[in-house]
Amino acid sequence: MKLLVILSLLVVACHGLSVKQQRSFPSDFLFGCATASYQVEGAWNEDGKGESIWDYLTHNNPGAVQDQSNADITADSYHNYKRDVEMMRELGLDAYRFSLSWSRILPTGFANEVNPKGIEYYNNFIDEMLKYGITPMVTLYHWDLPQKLQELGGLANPLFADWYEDYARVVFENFGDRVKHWITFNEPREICYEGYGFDNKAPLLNSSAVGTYLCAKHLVLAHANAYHAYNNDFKPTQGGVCGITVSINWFGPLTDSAEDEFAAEIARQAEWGLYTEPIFSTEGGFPKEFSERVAEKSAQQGYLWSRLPAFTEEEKARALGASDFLGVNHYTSRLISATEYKSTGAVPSLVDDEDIGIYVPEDWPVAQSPWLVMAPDSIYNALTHLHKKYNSPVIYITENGWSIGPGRDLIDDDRITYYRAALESVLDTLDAGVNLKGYMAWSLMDNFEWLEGYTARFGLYAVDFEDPARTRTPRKSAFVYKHIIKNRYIDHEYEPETMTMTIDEGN
Ligand code: GBH
Repeated sequence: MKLLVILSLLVVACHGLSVKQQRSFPSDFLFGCATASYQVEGAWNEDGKGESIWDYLTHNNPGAVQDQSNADITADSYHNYKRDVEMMRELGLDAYRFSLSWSRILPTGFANEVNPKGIEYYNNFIDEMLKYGITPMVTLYHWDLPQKLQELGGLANPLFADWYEDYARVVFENFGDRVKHWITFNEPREICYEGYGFDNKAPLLNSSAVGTYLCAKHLVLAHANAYHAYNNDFKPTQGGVCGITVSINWFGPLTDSAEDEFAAEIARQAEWGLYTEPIFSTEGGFPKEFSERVAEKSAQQGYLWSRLPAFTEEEKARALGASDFLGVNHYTSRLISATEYKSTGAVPSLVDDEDIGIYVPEDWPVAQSPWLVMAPDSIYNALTHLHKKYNSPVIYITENGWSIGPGRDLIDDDRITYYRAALESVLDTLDAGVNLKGYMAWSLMDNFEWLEGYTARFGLYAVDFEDPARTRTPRKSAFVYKHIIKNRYIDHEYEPETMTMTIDEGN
């Protein structure tokens, strides 16, 4: 009798397991990898490319980068793009997300001068991908602003929205016959908070109280300009989609108290709601409760206006609904408290405006990058929330990944653990009915990790930065990702037999 009970329990347990293992990804789900121009291209001043704010920062302030490095050459994808496409074929990718260097296309920043060599490079790259049936997903702006535009204030200048539209039109005109997935901006929070409000990204402006919010407003308007330009003048003939990618980590309450719930909502509004709310909500404009907080604090601090500038009714209407999909870069989670674990930021500042506590449980594993911790159900929590809040938008995960230390270690089991858990969370998200259409792993290959330089590696392929040829070698995680893409399910037992990569038939 006892034996029978144990046996049947075992059967039930195995059944549960196998059901979970066999959940599969839809056949039209887009699996891909992502990179960004400054991080992989190199050729920083070749063939007529203009200077970007990252060229400027790394050359004039090398001490700001952890290992004093730069991306003058980095993975040299400018010269290695055929090898990059070969790697995509080895992995069996459906899609590849990459970004365009604005100053490679428009060296002055403005549309008065279009660089034919820049256009040619991206044409060749796109054509090479299409030859093998790989869908290009193109980001127009992943942080490398032309330095000339920064000298005029960059995103703090209200005219930025017009300059950006001019650039977007040049891009749609040249590549829109073949590119059908457009992303206007990568991670507004990182642009505006880390770049304008802090000194963690170029241009290291450190104007948290005012700069962050000016940038936020102008970025949203620039996005809306590009979206409408595409929608009115290109979509009718080109037929693609245009969206924006926001970094959306999960901020959940530390306890289930109403105060912690509210604090978590404030964190979500300040960290990404500033960018999603004007575009994806039903009312439009900046998020309500956070706007009230900033307005109140601004008044107390003696400002004659809220440091968070409001949109006019016309601007509000223009931004509202101006996106075909929401791109989500998701890496990690935090637990938010109304009272505990508060950090004392400067006054005034965004951190002071938020006025919340942030907690990371000790048992969440930490990557090489200290901000990147592995949290349970992270993707599921974030995406089901967005699904409910914004009336089931089409979502793409446009980045997700895990860093390891410097060097070309090919056995990256921690990364494999992270990816498998993340993709289980993707399956949970799909089961919950979220309109999730694709997943891009960050990153195809090791690259320049901004102020972390080359000290953190995110690549499925290791890059030898000492070797003039910038040889790329697949890590163990590359084989695991390939296996998942090919079979459309996650085999937790799978181990590659060899570390030799080949291109499967049909790729
Ligand atoms: C993405 O940013 C970027 O789009 C991509 O270019 C980058 O390479 C990739 O992720 C990996 O980092 O604790 O103050 O140092 C991810 C967004 C990056 C936001 C790190 C928080 C550090 C904060 N995050 N950032 S801090």
